[in-house]
This record gives sequence, structure tokens and C-alpha cells, in this order.
Amino acid sequence: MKVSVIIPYHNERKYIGDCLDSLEDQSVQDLEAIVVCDHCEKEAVLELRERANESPFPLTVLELTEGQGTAAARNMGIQNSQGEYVLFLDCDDYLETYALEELLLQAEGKDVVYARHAKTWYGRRVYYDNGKQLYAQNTGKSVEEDDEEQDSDTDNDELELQGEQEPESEWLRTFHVLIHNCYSFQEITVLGMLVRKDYIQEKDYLFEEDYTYYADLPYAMLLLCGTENAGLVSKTIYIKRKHNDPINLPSLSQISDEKKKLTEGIRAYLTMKELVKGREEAEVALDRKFIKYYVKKISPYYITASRKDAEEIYHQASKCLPLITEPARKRAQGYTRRLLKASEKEGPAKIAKRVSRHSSLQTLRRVLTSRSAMRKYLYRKVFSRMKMMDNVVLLESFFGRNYSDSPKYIFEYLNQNYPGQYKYVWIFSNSKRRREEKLPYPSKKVIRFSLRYFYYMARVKYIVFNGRQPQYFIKRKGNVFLETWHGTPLKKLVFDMDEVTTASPLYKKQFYIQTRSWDYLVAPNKFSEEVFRHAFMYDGKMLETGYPRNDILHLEDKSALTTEIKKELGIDQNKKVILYAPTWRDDEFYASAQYKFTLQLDMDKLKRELGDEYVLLLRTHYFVVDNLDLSPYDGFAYNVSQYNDIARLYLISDVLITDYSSVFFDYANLRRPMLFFTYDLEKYRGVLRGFYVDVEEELPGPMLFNTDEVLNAMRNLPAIEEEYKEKYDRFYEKYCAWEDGNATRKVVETVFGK
Ligand code: C2G
Repeated sequence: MKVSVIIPYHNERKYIGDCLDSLEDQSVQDLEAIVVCDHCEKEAVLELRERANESPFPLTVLELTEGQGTAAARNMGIQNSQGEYVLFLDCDDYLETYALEELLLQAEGKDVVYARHAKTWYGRRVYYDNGKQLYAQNTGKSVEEDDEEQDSDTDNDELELQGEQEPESEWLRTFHVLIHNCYSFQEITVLGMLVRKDYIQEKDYLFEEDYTYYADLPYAMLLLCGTENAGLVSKTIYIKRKHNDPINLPSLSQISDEKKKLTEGIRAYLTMKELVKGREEAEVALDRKFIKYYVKKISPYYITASRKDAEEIYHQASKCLPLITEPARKRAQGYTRRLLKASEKEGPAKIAKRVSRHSSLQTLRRVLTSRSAMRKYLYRKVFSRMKMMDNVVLLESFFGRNYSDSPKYIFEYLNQNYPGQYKYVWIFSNSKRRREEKLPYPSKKVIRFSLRYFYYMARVKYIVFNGRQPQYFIKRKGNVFLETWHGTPLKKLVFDMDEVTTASPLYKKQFYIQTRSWDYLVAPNKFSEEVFRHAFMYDGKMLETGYPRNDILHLEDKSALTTEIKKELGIDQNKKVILYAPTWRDDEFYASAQYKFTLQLDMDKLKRELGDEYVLLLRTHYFVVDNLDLSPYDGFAYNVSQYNDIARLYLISDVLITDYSSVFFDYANLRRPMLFFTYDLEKYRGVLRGFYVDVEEELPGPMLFNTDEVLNAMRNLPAIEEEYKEKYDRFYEKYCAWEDGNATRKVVETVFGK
């Protein structure tokens, strides 16, 4: 047996599959895996044992019952390993398929072989599909060049390795990769390290089990410094996965336990210093890493910690600072240099003041050079401290794209039924929208992210949005936040999504923080209520009312309004209307929130076949920026993507064609026929998202895959209506039962009082 791969496991069931798959796919299969379950749930262990029965390589499942931590788990793994070498792998990470082969190629005559790491937010499928590009898009750097965490906005440059000579010895080159694989000192790791088992046994090297977070640091140094025979693989072999759900499944680095972490970090440094002694260049590199740790983690701790805790950490850190070598000290510049010097004689309180001053100066510099930073600063520090405007309501629909959706109907209801009681501010995304949207009642109109926007967001009492508020929104005491949301979910949302490939990889955490500010969330139906609870992890008040935006669909006499809307759009009153309203595709975009759309319907054919009887309204999703030119189909096809309120388009439509958009849940209120043009169903359902609803079973109309099928269905609408009648009834019962034309009143009375 060549290699024993040691994997500590603690219920990360979502991740372990990829990890073990990556071992099955190794080009060298002379291996065993030892998974050490540390305080795992029974089911997780059972699952693993099942997998072990089918594993092509020996897979041993061991158990620690007490929750002793990764150090103890890895020691247990080492002690039970049969291989000539051990390799450390984490259950949430995975290896490139050539990892073992490359490591073994370098292993002859070596005690330790190490290699480069890459980082990702994604599982293997996405990583190998387009995860590298996504990572670059999200972080602004490629996987290969990334050795930085994203939390940095301070003066890294001062600390970068500049003009460093390529080290001559292989040992030193290996050491440098160990130190620089990670951005922070505390991330130094044994992961991906191949170590000769006899070497470990001869030296009796084991992890120190009383570390919770940083046992890797001294152990990696122990292994490397105990030998001259270290080898390096130049390729990246180890893929380290960042957790996209720090709320439910945080990695150790995402747990905030600052004091303990600092205590361990300092202790690890002191041990490592001893180990590296006599290797001058290595010592300097280690010190430089520690200096960064001191600047970014230790000294800022004094600001927020209690006096006692700050004193304690200060006392420990004071043992480290005198050990920093002169060359490392000399490389520090500017603030870092001054801080190190001051820390020789100042106590924690003074250091804390110095750190705060530096951070304020940095903020000031940002504020003076960036308009947006200045506005946010004023929002935080000035506007949010001004008196709250108790009678002002701030409204936004689809991030300011238009005057529409539930906020529109709430605004109108308030004006009609609470005259003079409130003042209103509407948010629009740009000056064109602000100019063009005509509101039927008086309201201020502000442009999103303008100074006035920040001013009102900070001062109003009531907030009515149908999407998420910005990250930096501050919920004030007295604020009432009414979140209407914008659709019954078909596509999996937030915490129900495994991979987050469209938005920021920290989407789940951000969403979690944002939803904590919501006081009321409108649910269109029981089904959505349940989904919102788990997908948003929302436990606030739910308004079981139906959507205000759909009240209009329950008007008893719709004919006058239909005539008016058709006239407004210039549509022949005698023509029937097809509304084609598809959703957006996660993987078709130009840039963030700028999506493409390609029309898959053959418009020539549709016009030819249906033009005498129908007009077709094309309504793209609000994320789509392509403005499709329909001029060749004048008089038949209309692009109504810019029209503000889709509910009014539903009203004039005789039939809806859509795909995976939530529009069909709303349209069903009209009980009119619906066709589903799902030409990319498998890709959409399987790869891009995943659905809550069994579409084959539940959709109240046929799924169609090309223009001919659509045409055929259009010619046979009465038969289709007949065929789908029962399904439609069931669908209506499940998704539209709460909607009776009174949702707006119910929402407003609950939130604003009767
Ligand atoms: N919409 C529209 N025109 C379209 C598609 C959607 O005006 N062609 C509007 C509808 O009001 C719809 C809402 O945008 O209900 C949301 O659109 P979806 O296609 O369902 O997609 P998404 O914005 O991703 O929202 O819980 C719902 C989900 O969040 C889906």
C-alpha cells in the first residue's frame, strides 16, 4: 500500500461525496482512505460504511465519539494507516485526479512532499465546468493566483513579498509554498502534504490535540523542519473549498471564537519559531507572516475586547514581538512599522486607540476619494442618527426598475384609504426611469444610490420592497420593514440551493443577514410560506394574504380596463393576445445582473400561422438587457419588456406562454390557458437550479419543446383546456386559494393599522 489518505469528518455530508469521488478518480489507485468520524451523527457514519462496501480502494471508517477535534482525528488516522506514505485531506476539499501521481513522482528519497493549493466556492462538477471562471469573476483573480482571503482592504502592499529571490534549495522552496499557499498566517496547513510514514514514526510526530483551530500550524512546521529532504510539486493538486453557507455549515475559519483563536495563533507562532530556528530565510518569512497577523488580527482585537481579555492577549503577544527578526522588521513599512515600534512600549489601550485612528484615517481617505463611499459614510454616521420620519413610506419594486408589483398596489391603496396620512418616496434605478414613470399620487422620486436615496433610507419609518435591501442597510429602532417578495418559488432559493453560481458566493450569509431586518413577509400561498421559511431561514411574521399585485386579476368586470390597456399599447381591440413571458437563464450573461436572452420561437412561422387572429407580446425578465428587435413582425409582435406592470399584461392576454418563471402562478388566478415552452428543461432543472415543484405532474398546461409544438397547441387550445381542467383546478387550489382580490387591504391593515 503506497498512500493512506487521512480524512477527518464531522457530518459534512454535503461535501464528502466529492472528496471520495476525487480519490476514486486518481490516476494512481494504490491507496487507502481512512475517514475518522469525529462525533458524527449515526446516519452520516452509516452512509459512509455503505460507501466503504462499494469502494474500489480500501476505505476504513473509524469513530471518535467525544468530539475531540481534527487533531485527534488525524492522529487516529496516522496510527491506523497501512501506507508507505500518509496524505492529509479534508472532507470538504478534493484533489485533482493527478494529485497522488504527481506527489509520488517527487517522493523518492523525500520525507515530505508538498504542493500548491487552489481555492473554490464550488463542488467538483461546477469547478471543472466553469468554477474557475466563476471564481475569477467573483474575486477578480484566477484560482491559481489567489492566495488571498477576501476580507482584506488594508495595506497588504506593504507586506507583500517584493523582489524576493527564488530560493535555491528545494527545502526552502517547499517552505515558501507552505507559507504562501495561504493568505493568512493562521491558514498554514498540512493539507495536501504527503509524508513518509516511517519518518513520522521514527520521530514520533503527532498533532497536539489540545488545539481546536490551529493544530496544523505547529505540525506542518514540525514535519518540514524535522528533515532536509522535502520535495515540491509545481502543479496545483489540492482544491480547498470555501463554505458558501457559513450560517448552517461554517468551516473552522468561519467560526468566530476570537480570543481562543488568538491564543492558539500566538502559541503556534512561539512553537514554530523554535522549530524554524537556525534557518534564517525561513524564519524571516514566518515572521513576516506573523507581522501581518499581528496587524490584522491581534492589535484590532484590543478595540473590541473587554479590558481583561485585551490584557490577556496583550500579555501573550508581548512574548512574540521581541522574537521578530530584524530583517522581517525592516521590511515592514508605514503604519505596520510604526505599530510594531509603538507596541514595544505601549499597552493594549493605547494600541487600540492607534489602530482605531488608523482605521478612521483609511475610511476618511476612502470617503474623500469615492463618492459612493462618502454617501455610505453619511448614511451610517449622519443620516441614520437624525430623527426618524414617522409618516414616510419608502417603496421599491424590482430594484427600482419600474413602478409595479405589490409595492405599487400598496402605495395606491394607502393613498386611497389613508389620505394625507403618509408621505411617499419611490426609488428608481436611473433618471430615465424616474422621469418616465408617472405615479397617480404625489411622491418624491429618488435615484437608487444617490445621496437623497441614502438620506431617505436612513430616515423613513416604513419600508416596502419586493426584493432585497442593500447589504449595508441599517435597521433602526422603530423601522417597519414590509417585504412583499416577488413570486411563488419554482426554482430553488437561497438555503435550498447547493451551489451558488449566479450571485456572490456569500449569497447565503448575506441573505441571512438581510432577512433579519424584515418585519413582515407576504406569502402568496401556503406552499410559498413553507418554502420561504426554510429557503430564507425566515422566522418572522408571515402575512398569509396572497399577493397585492394579483388583486387586479380578481376584478369582477375587467372589460373597461382591458380596453384601456390595449389602447395604451396600441393593440387592435379585436385581436386576441398571446403573452410570452420567459424567465432568465443563470448561465447566459454579459456581466453581473446583465443577462442575455435568445428568442427560440420562430417568429416568421408564428406570424404566418397566427397573425390573423392574434398578436404576440414578448416580455423578457427584468434582468435581461437584450432589447430584441421585433420590427420585422410589426403589427403582430410587440416588445413589452419595458412596460412597467406585468399584471396589466396578464389582464389583456388570452393565453400565456412561459417557462420556469413564477409568472404562471399569478396568471393562474385568471384561469386562462397556459403553455410551457420549456426548450431547455433538462439543463435548467438539472444543471442550473432544481425545482420545488414536480413540473411533469403539476403544470396546468403542456410542456412544449419547439415552435411547431407551440403552434399545434395554439390551434387546439379548447382541447388543451379540457385535457388540463383537473390539473388546473388542483393547481389553482394549491397556489391561488388565498387570492381573492383583498390581499392589499389585508396587508396594509396589518402593517399600517386599520
Ligand atoms: N417577471 C416579468 N417578466 C418576465 C418574467 C418575470 O415581469 N418575463 C416578473 C414577474 O412579476 C415575476 C417576477 O418578475 O413574478 C419574478 O420573475 P421569475 O421569472 O419568477 O424569476 P426571479 O426574478 O428569479 O424570481 O420566488 C420567486 C423567485 O425568486 C423567482
